[in-house]
This record gives sequence, structure tokens and C-alpha cells, in this order.
Amino acid sequence: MKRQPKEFFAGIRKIQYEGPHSKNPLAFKHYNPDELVDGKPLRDHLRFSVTYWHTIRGQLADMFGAGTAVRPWEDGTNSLEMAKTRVRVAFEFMEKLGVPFYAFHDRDVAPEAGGLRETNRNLDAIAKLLKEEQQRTGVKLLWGTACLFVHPRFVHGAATSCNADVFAYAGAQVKKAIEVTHALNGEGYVFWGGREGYSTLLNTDLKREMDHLGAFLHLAVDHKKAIGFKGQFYIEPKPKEPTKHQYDSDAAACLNFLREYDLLKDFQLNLETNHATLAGHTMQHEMEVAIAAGALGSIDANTGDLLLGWDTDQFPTNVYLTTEIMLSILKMGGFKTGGTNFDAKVRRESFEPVDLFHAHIGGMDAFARGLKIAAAIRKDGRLAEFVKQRYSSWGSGIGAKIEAGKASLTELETYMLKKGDVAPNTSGRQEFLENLINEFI
Ligand code: XLS
Ligand code: NI
Ligand code: NI
Repeated sequence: MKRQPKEFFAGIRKIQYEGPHSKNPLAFKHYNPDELVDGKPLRDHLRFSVTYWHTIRGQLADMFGAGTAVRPWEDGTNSLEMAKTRVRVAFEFMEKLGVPFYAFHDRDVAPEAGGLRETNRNLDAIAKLLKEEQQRTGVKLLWGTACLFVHPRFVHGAATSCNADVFAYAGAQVKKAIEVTHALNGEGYVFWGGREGYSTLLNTDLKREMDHLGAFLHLAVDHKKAIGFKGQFYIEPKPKEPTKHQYDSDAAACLNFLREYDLLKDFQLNLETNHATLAGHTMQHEMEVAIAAGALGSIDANTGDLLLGWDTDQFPTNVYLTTEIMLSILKMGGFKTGGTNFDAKVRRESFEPVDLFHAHIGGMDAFARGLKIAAAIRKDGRLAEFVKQRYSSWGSGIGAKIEAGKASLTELETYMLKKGDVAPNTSGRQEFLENLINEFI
């Protein structure tokens, strides 16, 4: 067996906070984990998480070209030995970066082998190592999930496949993935639709597929209860890619689906910026929709490229974006089981190991700034006061009566006949408010 080096990111020390004037690319300028905002350390506000699939497994291929990633520890195989080495790589990376959490798909961490029994055995072997490394470093599992989209058996979907055996396989796989997540004290478990959608309606019984997806999630909830897993279940909306249409297309569609199948009490949403924009929404829109339903759980932090129409999963560096996100997070009272999971990958052109550090440091600094700016905007109070004033007509009189559900159309008619017409409206002051936000950025 090849002798493994003790250190995989040699020459890179633990990333330190050096403050906004530092010129060191391998230091935080804004993310000081111990700094308090509203009495709570940044570490606990932001709950950063590294994704195993991009950061440890991403080969930086695209649809036109092979992977470019230079990862000196890789031996070119997908063996169990290689998977064990990657666990050490992952935890060295996370320790040096100083993140409290990570997230993985079952097949990111352990290779598929032969039948389900052998594959499960591989997963158990790796889970044992993950547990040891979690204990050694204190890094925790934000959420686990099952990869139900890479293998050709899932070509027509998993829970929504036309083939009942595929549904059965997916159920068995999810059972195991939930158990492993439970064993690793995961704080949550994510269901992302993967291939749960269609490419053409000509061959698709949409109603039947949705019913199957509802049934599948109920089975997962039942199993969760049976084994006593207390972590939070999340659905991650995404409108398309790889399929033309995915059943979990956006926050509103997911909420409707959960309500229709009586699952709303068992799920929250894990929202991803690039998925929001693919759905034709902003991340802020998706977050507000979820918050309104009391169902915002966690976020996949990344960003798209507005000139490219796919899920580019870039690291978030735009402070306007992170400010908007953190305004919503603070408004809902902060994360509980969720966190800021970097479902993001370095560009194909950024192929050296050190680029992984630059990317995460940039994302963490951008979110730290967004948090501090959002907290300052809230403390200032003018924005909230403006919104409050804008709706002041609902606080008394006819407005209060309507909100209390105590008005009839006849009453509204009597009221308006007496008044004659509506008093002139006030300005929405969008530009004024945009300038106000800029005061803080
Ligand atoms: C893909 C999704 C995926 C989920 C986990 O676009 O973002 O990575 O986060 O399955
Ligand atoms: Ni994601
Ligand atoms: Ni994505």
C-alpha cells in the first residue's frame, strides 16, 4: 500500500482571523468566530458547513471537459482505501478552516460495490471513521443525504421512477442513510429531488409519481420515528437540472406538496441560492416564502452566474446577497438545526488544493459581513419602521376589522359609500430604501 503523507494540505496552517486590514489571502478579514453580534458568537449565528461532494469529491469536470482538479492524495480509484484516505483529507481541511459542520451524500463518502449489502458494508466502514474524526476534531454533521441520482438505475427517478423495484431500492438506501446520519448525530437529513421529475410528459403519469413521492416521504418519517432519530428533515427545492421539471421546483411548490400529502409538520426547507435563481426567484423571495410558513430550516450557500443558465454552484462573495440572506435569518430568530452549508465548488480553472481554502474563506467572510450589516440595519430600525408605517392603516378602524375577519362586503360597501373614495396613497420609496441599505454596506 502506498504510504500516505501525514498532512495533505502541507504548508497551510489553521486559518486565523486577522481583521479587515490583513493582506494575507489565507486569513479571515471579517469572520471572527468568537466575535459577538447581538450577544451571540458569529460561529453560532452562521453555523458554516463544508460539502463533501464538492470540496472532497469534486473533480471539476464540466459537460465539455474532463476534471482538472489536482488532488495529490487521489490514487485514481474509487476504492474503500481511497475513501478512508479522503476522510482524513476532509477533516484536516475542515479543522484548518475552522468550520463546525459538514454535509455528505452516502455515495460521496463510501463507494458503491456489488449489491446493496456490500455497499452498505462500505458505508458502515466509513461511518466508523467519520465518527472517530468527528470526535477527534469536534466537527459535527449538519445533515446527511442519499445520492439517488448518479447511478443509472435512477435514470427515471428514484421515488418517482416508473419501476417499483427502483422505488424499493431507493427506500432501502434512504433507510440506511438515515441510520448512518443518526449514528453520526446528524442535526438534519435532506431530501433533494435529484431526478424526481420528468423530461417529457408524453411518458409520465404525473399524479401517480407525485403520490409515490408523498408515500416515500411518509415511509421515511415513519422510519425516523421508529429509530428515534431526532434530526430535522428538509426538502431542498430546485426547479430543473437534471430534469426539465422537478416536483420540488421552488419553496411554494414544496410547501404545497407537503401540505397536500400531510407532511408539513415533519419537514422544513433547505434553500439554495442558485436553485432560487433557476426558479426565477431571488434567494430573499424563497426565504420569505418559507419563513411565512414557519418552514425555513437551513440554507445551501452559493450563487449562480446570471449569464449562465445552469446550477454553477459558485462560492458566494456578493455582500448584497449575504446581507439580504442574513436579514431574513435574523428576522426568523436564527438557525436552529440548520446552518450555512457551502454547496459550492471552485471553478474548473481553480484546480489547486489552496483554491479550496480561498473559496471557503471568501464565502465565510462574505457571510460574516452580511451578518454584521444585517444586524446594524436592524439595530438602526429605520427599515423596519418604514415597513411598519406602510401598513399602518391595518392597525385600527376598517383595516383591523378586516384582519380580524369581522367585516362583510356589505360593510365595506357602506364604509366606502360614506367615504366616497380612497385617500391618495403614499410612495413606496424603493430608491430611498435601496440608498438606506447602501448606507450600511
Ligand atoms: C444539487 C443539490 C444537491 C443537494 C444535496 O443541485 O444542491 O447538492 O444539496 O443532494
Ligand atoms: Ni444543494
Ligand atoms: Ni445545487
